[in-house]
Amino acid sequence: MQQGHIGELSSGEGVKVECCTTIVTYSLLLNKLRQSLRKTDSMVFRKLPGVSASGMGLRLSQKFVFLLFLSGLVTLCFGALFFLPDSVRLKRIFLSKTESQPVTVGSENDVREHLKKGAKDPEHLRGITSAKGETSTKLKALSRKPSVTNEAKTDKKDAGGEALEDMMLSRSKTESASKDEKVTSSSNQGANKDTSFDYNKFKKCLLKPPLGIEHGKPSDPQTLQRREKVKEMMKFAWDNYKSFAWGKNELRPLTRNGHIGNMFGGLRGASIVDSLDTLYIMGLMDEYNDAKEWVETSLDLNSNGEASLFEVNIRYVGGLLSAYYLTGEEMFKRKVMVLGEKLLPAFNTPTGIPRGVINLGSSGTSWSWGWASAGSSILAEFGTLHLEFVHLSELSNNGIYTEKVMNIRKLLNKIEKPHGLYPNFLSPVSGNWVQHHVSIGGLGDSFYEYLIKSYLMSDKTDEEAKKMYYSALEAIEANLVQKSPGGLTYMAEWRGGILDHKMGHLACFSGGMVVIGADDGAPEKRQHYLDLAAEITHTCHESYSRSATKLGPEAFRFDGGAEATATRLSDRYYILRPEVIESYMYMWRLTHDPKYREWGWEAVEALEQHCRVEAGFSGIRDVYAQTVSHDNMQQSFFLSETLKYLYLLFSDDDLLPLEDWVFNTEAHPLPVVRKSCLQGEGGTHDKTTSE
Ligand code: DMJ
Repeated sequence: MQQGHIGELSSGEGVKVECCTTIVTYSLLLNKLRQSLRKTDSMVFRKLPGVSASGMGLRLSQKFVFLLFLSGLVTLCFGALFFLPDSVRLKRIFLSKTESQPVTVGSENDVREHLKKGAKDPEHLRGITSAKGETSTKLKALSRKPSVTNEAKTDKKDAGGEALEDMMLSRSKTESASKDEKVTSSSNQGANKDTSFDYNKFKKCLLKPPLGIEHGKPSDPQTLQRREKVKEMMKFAWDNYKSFAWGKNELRPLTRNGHIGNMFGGLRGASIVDSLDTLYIMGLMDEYNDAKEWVETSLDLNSNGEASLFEVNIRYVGGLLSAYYLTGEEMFKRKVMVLGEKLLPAFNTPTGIPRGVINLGSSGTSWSWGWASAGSSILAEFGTLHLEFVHLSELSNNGIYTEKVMNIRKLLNKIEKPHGLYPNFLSPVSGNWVQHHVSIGGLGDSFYEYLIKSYLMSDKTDEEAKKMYYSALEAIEANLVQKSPGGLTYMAEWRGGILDHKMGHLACFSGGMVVIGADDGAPEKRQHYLDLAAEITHTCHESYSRSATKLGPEAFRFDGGAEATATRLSDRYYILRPEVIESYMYMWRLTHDPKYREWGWEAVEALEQHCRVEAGFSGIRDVYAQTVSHDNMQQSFFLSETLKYLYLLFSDDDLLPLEDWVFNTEAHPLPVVRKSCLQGEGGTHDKTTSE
């Protein structure tokens, strides 16, 4: 009947009235529609040349145009659903959870900025934890598509989503443990040959006790008080994570919930693994024990998701390795060996240069990031594996991990470098540079850091790393280091020979890098390196002190009259990053100039004033705004790096002494490998122990 009515309508005849309200209403509606069609007819069709508006007797072409118009309208309405807040019911009905979750990075706003930049400015994606968990297809889309168009949204979860996640998180202890065991035993036939690493011997090969005589307690009361304050901040950040986001990757302090993200391929508890060593060195033992228990019982490594090789390596592998070396807990070693083996397939490329994204499941498939030029791999990603992989070989007594990273080293050493510089994009297929963009900040940064640290971690035996580091530094100085009109030293970026007078917050780690390498370069350059490190650190401090909040922007410029300030709105955010404080810590250790402790304290005060909220710490969207707007994200690196470096800054130098430890790029301490001591009798060093 109704079909008939529609037919009648389309043929232009009247609608039969029935004694039934529904049908009457329906008829009225159809009449209305017919009238509006007539209107449309006169409004739209009359304007089309050669088309007469002859009532409802529509010609085929008219019908076609009308249908086109109608389908456009439907698409528009459906598309509008995406812009509705997650909480709107209509949206939840039409768009299922998994389909609607966008790829996000960091906080909603800055993420939007990052993702909008997409391929244009991909360094904005580095070192920022991604937001909401993704379906694997989504991440594949991210990694394959050249432009990332997904808009960031809040990761407010509906009750169902939360419950499902919690269910997954609360798998029984036995299930998780036995699964890992299975992987371990198969691993033992694979990459993890022999796990009989002699921990006691290792301890004896250290020059000094890891935690110092008295856990690095400073004698000066003011410094001690400041150190206590940092410890309180850690406890506050941790307690809130524990209350509102336990088992998730990061805390969202404003909405008081957890955040999973898409960087870790389904692995959970990033804040827990990242915090283990910080809690331990601060003596927060109850908290450390909770963290340890969670890792033992709930860190499920049987994930099948797609992860960033770099992020999993620096946070999870790095975090578990240092937890093992500091505490001697065998469980950490078992876990890290299982995880390490899962990363190996990423190296199965024609050159052995790993791709950025890896499936942690049995397929071990890998992809390049979609935003990286022509399927390239990123220098800071494949160049930031060396320290951890050398330790995976140490612990497993299997050289495969070292082989993989030495192969990367060999290729980089051999390949021709424009002006001696290392561009940020390299093809894992051809082994050639893909683009000549060079940066000491995002995309390049930790590659340089790992060269000097590889040398230091090898007990100064890795001559190749040493040579590559000092040559790279020379090229950086010749091509990138600049002095601003106002006398500030900075490291510009280089695009095929043209300088971009911008320095990212990420590049501020370089003060620390240059100072730790000052002693081992040419002796006549020692003072020069100390000066360079001090100048860069000073510039980074200026980027903080020139803002209203006394926290530094994501990137600052030295052109158009700017001096260490952000000129673009999109560069004004601060996401609790550690790099500036990291440089203060190294500068303090190597010069003992009290100004670095003062600068560190300024940062503590600013963090307290602007980033501390009721349920944790949050990044802010604009460091120049008097009234801050929070991004609702407590990054895991805030606990692993920012607070750890602050604590070390206010501690004596014998807490994690630099003679024995290097920090990976996520601030996880890894011990210097003293081969001759470990292979010989060991323990020739005379030391007083605190443990
Ligand atoms: C951290 O994850 C690491 O320091 C990484 O090397 C770069 N960025 C973040 C912190 O800013």
